[in-house]
Amino acid sequence: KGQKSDSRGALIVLEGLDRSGKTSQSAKLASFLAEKGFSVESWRFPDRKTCVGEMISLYLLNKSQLDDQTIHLLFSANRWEKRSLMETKLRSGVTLVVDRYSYSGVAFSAAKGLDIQWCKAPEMGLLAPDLVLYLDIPPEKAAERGDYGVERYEQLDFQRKVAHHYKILCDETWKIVDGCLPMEAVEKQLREFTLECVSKCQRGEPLSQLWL
Ligand code: FDM
Repeated sequence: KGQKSDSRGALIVLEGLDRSGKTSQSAKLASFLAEKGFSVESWRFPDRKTCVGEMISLYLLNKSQLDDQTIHLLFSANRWEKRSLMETKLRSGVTLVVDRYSYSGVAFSAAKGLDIQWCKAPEMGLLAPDLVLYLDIPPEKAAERGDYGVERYEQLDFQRKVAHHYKILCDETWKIVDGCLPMEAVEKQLREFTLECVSKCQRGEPLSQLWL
């Protein structure tokens, strides 16, 4: 039935609260895959380099004011503007390690009180990750990890609400990793989950779409 699906790269997303270690772990994971000989790229959302991304960046730095719905849709547009490139890369065999994705989009906006279904709607039809690695860390722990409070959302009460909404979004593509473990232990778990997922995609697991 149908054609045999082709080998492709994997879409791997890292999620977690601010200061959960996502950014350093994404970088380590991407270099690990590269060393193993996989073709891999490191991406992040928001991508602050596009026009939409510049608007988002000003907002995050408290240099512009936007209402909650508007900034939500800009974050979503920032993913849509990358969708076709993302698909091209994956189909050409490149694995993408992505720091934040639609789950951040929904968890942060829902934490402000927006309706979850409303928040999910503009994400529908974006590419669904093959694996979501959630770095689980108590909000109090994250707040202790330096530099906290520079950007708009880096406040303890708010991060507690974000954590609550992340838990609601968790589905079968998620692997929850204890972000309080030593860095090397976290790294090891992420590598194992990732290798398993990358081989599944090499064997031709079809690409799917988010929340349809
Ligand atoms: N964020 C990020 C959102 O509110 N919505 C989104 O869709 C995305 C991708 O923006 F506080 C928030 C999460 C975080 C900030 O920070 C971006 P980093 O440090 O660039 O990840």
